[in-house]
Amino acid sequence: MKKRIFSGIQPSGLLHIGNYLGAIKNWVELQKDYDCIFCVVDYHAITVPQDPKTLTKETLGIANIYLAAGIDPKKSIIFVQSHVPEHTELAWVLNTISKMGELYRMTQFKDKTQGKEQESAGAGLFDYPVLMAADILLYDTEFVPVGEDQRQHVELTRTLARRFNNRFGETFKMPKVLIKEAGAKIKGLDDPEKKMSKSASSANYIALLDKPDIISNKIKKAVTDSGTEIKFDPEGKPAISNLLTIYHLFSGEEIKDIEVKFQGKGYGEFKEGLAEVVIDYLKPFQKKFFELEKNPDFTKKILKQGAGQVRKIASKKMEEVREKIGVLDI
Ligand code: AQP
Repeated sequence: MKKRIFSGIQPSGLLHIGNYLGAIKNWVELQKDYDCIFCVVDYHAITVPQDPKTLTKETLGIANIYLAAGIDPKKSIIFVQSHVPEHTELAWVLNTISKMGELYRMTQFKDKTQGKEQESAGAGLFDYPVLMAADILLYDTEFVPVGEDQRQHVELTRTLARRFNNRFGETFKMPKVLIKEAGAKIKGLDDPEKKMSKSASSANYIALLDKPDIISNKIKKAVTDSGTEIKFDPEGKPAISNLLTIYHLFSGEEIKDIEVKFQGKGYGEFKEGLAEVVIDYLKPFQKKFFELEKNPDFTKKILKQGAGQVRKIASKKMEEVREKIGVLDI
């Protein structure tokens, strides 16, 4: 029996190369050795305001990105979170054993409410990690492949699983976070101190669907460090180190070899080389994506099939949970 992997992405804006290098690229590789379930987490997306029409379009868009990137529906399950109501049902049960204090400590909640009145922050945003815990625990997940920013949420998932099991008896498997060091935290092009983020300005990220000239321009304008040397040194040269990581992950070349290749050459030449690598890598992906976009029924069929497959697992787990907590069965 293969071990189970679960992960998801919110349909809340254009996906960027940070989402790809930190998550999706690893998922594609994991498919051959694990039993994989990949979700489009639309109920997570609505924890911040979404335009309904855009949400519908982006939900299908994320599924197309999974497929175009190489998630194979013959090997892995792809589905949409809201199509399996057990996710929200389990989230409610887990809410009853979650503590306000531990949710307040989540750095993503703090980051997303920074500078705003906490009184006006949405209860859904506050509760986001509990829904994520439900996503993971429903499927006896062994590993959760995510970027570094999600580590704390997986830790909380473990805390909730342990608490539930202690109180009601062994029910949930203890999931482990799976983070690949390279790519776990791709930084913003305009701010190498912070992670690349889809809610930042467009100069911060390279969207997976950006056109070649946009990609070249964004890389050209990316901030650099003092000096001229192309050297991997995250402390002293955070901007160049970030660009080197991106180069390494898209080209497959070792960082040492890239440093040698650009020895004695300036930042300008390095950036031109990087733009070429990124554009070449994304070209077949984008072609596949735009083909899929023309045939929404094809993707919808895969999502419907996926929801049917996972529903069997989720409903069984929820039956067990209801019984454990003492819900009357009629
Ligand atoms: N900069 C990043 N580097 C590496 N991995 C990243 N991820 C996100 N940003 C980076 C990983 O991508 C997956 C998608 O997670 P999400 O849809 O929940 O988005 P997010 O974590 O909230 O981050 P985004 O995409 O930048 O959105 P905003 O701007 O809303 O915060 C996760 O596995 C995440 O770790």
